Amino acid sequence: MSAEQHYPFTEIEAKWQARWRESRSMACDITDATDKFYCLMMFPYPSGDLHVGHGRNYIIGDVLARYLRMEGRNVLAPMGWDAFGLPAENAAIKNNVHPADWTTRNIARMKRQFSRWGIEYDWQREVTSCEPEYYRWTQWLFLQLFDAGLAVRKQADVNWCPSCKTVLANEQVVNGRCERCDSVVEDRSLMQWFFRITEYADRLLGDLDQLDHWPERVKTMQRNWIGRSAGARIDFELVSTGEKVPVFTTRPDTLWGCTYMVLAVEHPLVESIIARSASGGADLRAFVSRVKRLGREARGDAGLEKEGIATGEEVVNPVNGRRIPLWLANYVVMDYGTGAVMAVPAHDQRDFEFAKRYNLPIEEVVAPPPGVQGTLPGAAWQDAGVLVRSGPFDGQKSDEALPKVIDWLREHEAGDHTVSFRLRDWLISRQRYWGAPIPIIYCPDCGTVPVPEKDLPVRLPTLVDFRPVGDGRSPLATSGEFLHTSCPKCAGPAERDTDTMDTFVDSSWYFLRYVSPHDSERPFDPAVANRWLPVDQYIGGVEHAILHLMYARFITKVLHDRGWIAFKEPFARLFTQGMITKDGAKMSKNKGNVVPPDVLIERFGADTERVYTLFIGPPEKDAEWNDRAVEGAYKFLNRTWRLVHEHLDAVRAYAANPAAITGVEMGSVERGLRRKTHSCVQKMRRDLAEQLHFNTAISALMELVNDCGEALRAAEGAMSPGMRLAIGEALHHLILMLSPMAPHVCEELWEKVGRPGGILAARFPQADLSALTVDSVTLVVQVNGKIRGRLDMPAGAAEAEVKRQALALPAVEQQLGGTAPRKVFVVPDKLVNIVA
Ligand code: ANZ
Ligand code: ZN
Repeated sequence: MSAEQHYPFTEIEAKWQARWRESRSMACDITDATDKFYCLMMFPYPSGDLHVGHGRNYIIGDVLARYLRMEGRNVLAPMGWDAFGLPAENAAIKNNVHPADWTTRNIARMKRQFSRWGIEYDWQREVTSCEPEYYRWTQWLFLQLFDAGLAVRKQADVNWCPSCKTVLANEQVVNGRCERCDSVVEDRSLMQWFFRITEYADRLLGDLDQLDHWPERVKTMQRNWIGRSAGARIDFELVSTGEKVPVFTTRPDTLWGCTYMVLAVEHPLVESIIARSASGGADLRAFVSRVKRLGREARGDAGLEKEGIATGEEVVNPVNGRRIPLWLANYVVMDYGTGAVMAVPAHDQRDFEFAKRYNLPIEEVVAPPPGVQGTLPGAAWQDAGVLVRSGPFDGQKSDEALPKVIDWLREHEAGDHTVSFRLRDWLISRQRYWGAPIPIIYCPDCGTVPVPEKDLPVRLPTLVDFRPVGDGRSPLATSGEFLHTSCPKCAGPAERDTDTMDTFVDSSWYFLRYVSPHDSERPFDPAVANRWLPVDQYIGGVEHAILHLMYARFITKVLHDRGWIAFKEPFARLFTQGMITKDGAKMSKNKGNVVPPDVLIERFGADTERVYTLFIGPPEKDAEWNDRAVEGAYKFLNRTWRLVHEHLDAVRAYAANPAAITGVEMGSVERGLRRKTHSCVQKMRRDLAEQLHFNTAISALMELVNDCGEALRAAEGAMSPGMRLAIGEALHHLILMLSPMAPHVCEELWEKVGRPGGILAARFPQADLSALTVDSVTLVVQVNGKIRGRLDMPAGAAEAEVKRQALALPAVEQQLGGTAPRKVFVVPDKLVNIVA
């Protein structure tokens, strides 16, 4: 490219970034919710450097916000920082700086990066979750849950990472290892705070059906995570003591095939069974501690090698009084159902494998349809069939008998319908420094006392040494000043809870804070929140499809129930963007495949990066970054720049009086260009507003630039008044339509066109439907050079279609007499010549 072909993006971008900042271009008037649009990006963790993969996320949001502004919507586009959490603490320990300083520095860096990308937010509404101004209200939220009985403290076996020296949530354990450091996770028992999200399991599941604008895949992930199973509780009886041992089963129809029972090693009966054990219980005890080390994740895995041990005791099956042996096994977990399983080896694969290994009886009670092999030597028959050896239910279809078996159990007071959920209560205590302190005080006399609201925030002390203590306590326990306090009830000496909250608590409500970010009286203004929420469009990574979204939905429902807000779901529309990969993998420092935006922006400008990022593929799909392909976007912007400059007068003339275009005389080339301009407008609106298909939107704009070039060539340099206006209009609309994607260059061009007030104040073009009507043309049809007929066709009709219709003319058919023509020539929109 020659020098004159480069547009001066460096100057242009610096100029407009400064203007947007000064004019607070994305400031939102929150007092007016008419035509409101709350466009929310998931607030990031301030990790410091942003690469082009992160860029995609924010660029998508920025394009949408800019586009909607041009549609006249009152757009709320805020940004903030999910600033508490482990990584800040770990990085701070590594680099020997305080997490607060590390975080502040990174926030400044990231804000600079946003600005260099031309991404604008309403920065007056910035929220930072590690600031007392914010976490004061996170603590308030805790008190709300406490007051509602939804925050409870219990002794709990937790996942303990020996290397991070902290408790991990179940979901932070991957294959029995710590998600962050890969150490093998151990079990520990600590007093922990839980939020009782399981109370909301049914509503969290049911309300998913109302979320019509969420990706189906995300809803499926949420459904699976909640994991609702309808089935039965069936009470067996322990022979030795007469105690009830309830099981949870989804297949009560197989009850007659139950040949033994299995308990989880954590089951409450296990201790007494060991105590009664004739052999002294050493073998049982050894088995229990070995299985406990396996971790919940591994035990739920289908591929797990099934292992167990007989307890020597028996239980009684309530339907037939039959005594069956009681075992402990590694494949039963305590925190699902009742922690006890009625084993039906003929019809459950896990039980089948177990029974084979330990020579337990396998008794078929569900016969498969005739001709189908039932329980095979290697596998259980798990489908429906006809019940056999099942007492009063013999001969019935198993699926039809299932509810009747439960009714029978109810009548005999041996069981009932029940539902189990996979969802667990939300463990929110963290033994870490960098988080919001839990606002609870323990008094020797009054017990557990919540910190009064007026005493919030409970400030995080500035500790010199904030490393984990390693004995299970949080580093906050080392600060005497923090730890020792007085009881809010009796004023006697008391101690604070020294744990901090899971950072998912911080992010479970931040979207509410944006509407009143600096309110010092309350977390948010309910009246404003009710007008602005639910969020109209939420954009973020699919990695948050389960936890963050589930917690945010839960907290929204809790605040709804407590009368704070009128809505029950926080996010009306959800968009999850795909990842940008490099060399086939997610960008990460470890892999050395990170593409930083700086070099790119220096060489080609931010607009080029934006356009390329949007053009790379459907935004919901992963896409591979290609450094070379970036140049294509750059060339497109240069071409646009040149074209507008060459026809600046025409654009100005059109802009001065757009209505004039309908009065001027136009030939088919001009009309053709107008048609293309307006069908491009239609396509843009569809792609942007309805589907967020930025990639096809950009290719439509590229096509329009080509169309302008073609029209100019067809006019052979003659600038009729009609052509002048048609080109003027095309380029005028092009600048507007391209501006959400390439805002700097378009602002500059818009200024050159002489329009006042900046491009965000301009309106996105409307399609002129009358320009979309297709001209029709009459083609002459000849056979061997003689005119044999005429065809009325839309202008620009495809050659194949023209040929087909020409050959179908009766006069032509007659001339050809049933033989195929030797050749057919088509002169577009004019002539068809058939050589017979
Ligand atoms: C008897 C039975 C017979 C079962 C049969 C299945 C097939 P979902 O669908 O996931 O809810 N189960 C119950 N509690 C368990 C626990 N704590 N740990 C491991 N397994 C447990 O699975 C429900 C089934 O999982 C239950 O139904 C039970 O086995 C087992 F032909 O009971 B079933
Ligand atoms: Zn007290």
